[in-house]
Amino acid sequence: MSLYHPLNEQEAIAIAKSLPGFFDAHAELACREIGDGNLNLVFHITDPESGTSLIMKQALPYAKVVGESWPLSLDRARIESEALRKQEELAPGLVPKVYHYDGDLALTIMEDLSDHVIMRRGLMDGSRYPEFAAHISTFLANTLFYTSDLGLNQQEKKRLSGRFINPDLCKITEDLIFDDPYTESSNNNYEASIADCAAALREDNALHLEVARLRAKFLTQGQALLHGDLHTGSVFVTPGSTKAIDPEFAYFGPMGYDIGAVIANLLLNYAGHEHWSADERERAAHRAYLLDTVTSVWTLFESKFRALWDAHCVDRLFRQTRGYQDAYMQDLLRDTAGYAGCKMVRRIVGLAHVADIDAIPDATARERAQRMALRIGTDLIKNGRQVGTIGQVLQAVQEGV
Ligand code: SR1
Ligand code: MG
Repeated sequence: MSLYHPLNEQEAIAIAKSLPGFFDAHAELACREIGDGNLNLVFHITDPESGTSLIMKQALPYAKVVGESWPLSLDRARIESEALRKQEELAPGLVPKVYHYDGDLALTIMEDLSDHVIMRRGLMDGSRYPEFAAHISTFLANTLFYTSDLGLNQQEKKRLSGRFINPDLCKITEDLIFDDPYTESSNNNYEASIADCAAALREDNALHLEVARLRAKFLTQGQALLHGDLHTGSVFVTPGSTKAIDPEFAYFGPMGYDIGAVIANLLLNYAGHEHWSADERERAAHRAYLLDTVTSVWTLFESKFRALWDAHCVDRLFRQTRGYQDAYMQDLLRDTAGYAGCKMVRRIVGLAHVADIDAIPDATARERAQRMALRIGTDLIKNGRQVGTIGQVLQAVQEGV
């Protein structure tokens, strides 16, 4: 008989109390369900007396954002907890610590990061995170290199990839990112004011050709263990700390998908700053900060990844063949640009949007931001395979503005 059922707050407290070494047996714990994402329950449990706290995340057997008509495997909770543990091993301090995983309840108990803010919210408020590019580039370089055939024994990699077969969550991405925006789909969700843009996305065969290439790589290229959903809502920050959360979409896929996700979400905020900074100078300064951050994310990632390759590549041919590393990095930048474009487009016309754009109260400013994001996104998709430098990627942004 299955023990699984969605927990209520009292049950969450009882489980928290049973954790060895955490709370006093007589503590009066407070619990709040704070999940505001698309898929899960999230309980925040605190002991006001001692200040000790934790997060309890439980997968629901369906996509919360849609309802029970969209069933989802609970195995994603295991995948998330194993991904967090692997990421902590490879990029220490850059993910929340996992204290406990319960497979029967699809429950992960982890570090409370309430002293951090969700990066998307922080960026909407105009905050800057001077360490973010350094931290996220380390996270990306370490997790991607050491789970790829470059940094991991190739038989071990095959065994590890078996732990991250994630069909339900990959299907969400395959549909929502690499199909729906380019066809009439009941999943799509956009305002009437940009119906002309949505129609143009459906009719552009040159665009479809590039999306098809990116989709094919997403389906077939098990290059490294990805976070799989690395948008700015999956990153907790303070000025000096960065934590990547929520890797339930983790699977072995193309590296550029993770790097592209980070860049896309910085650029969605860029487009949203049609509104979030009222003052023109402030807006220009925030946008310059975002573009600098995009440049730093890539350049720091590239130098760290190349350094890992030079020092720790496990494959003789990859290590010794002159020109192979340069060719690999160029492909990776091109994939990054293309995936960044796909991730921007889906957030404007697809099912799940982002607050950077959707929360703009003024309809005219919101429409301007949506159109800008679509111009930048489609430009990145269509020209991604031509770029050779991060500067050329940013040129697509300037052209889309
Ligand atoms: C049905 S889930 C919609 C989106 O939320 C997640 O954060 C992923 O980005 C997914 O595509
Ligand atoms: Mg998530």
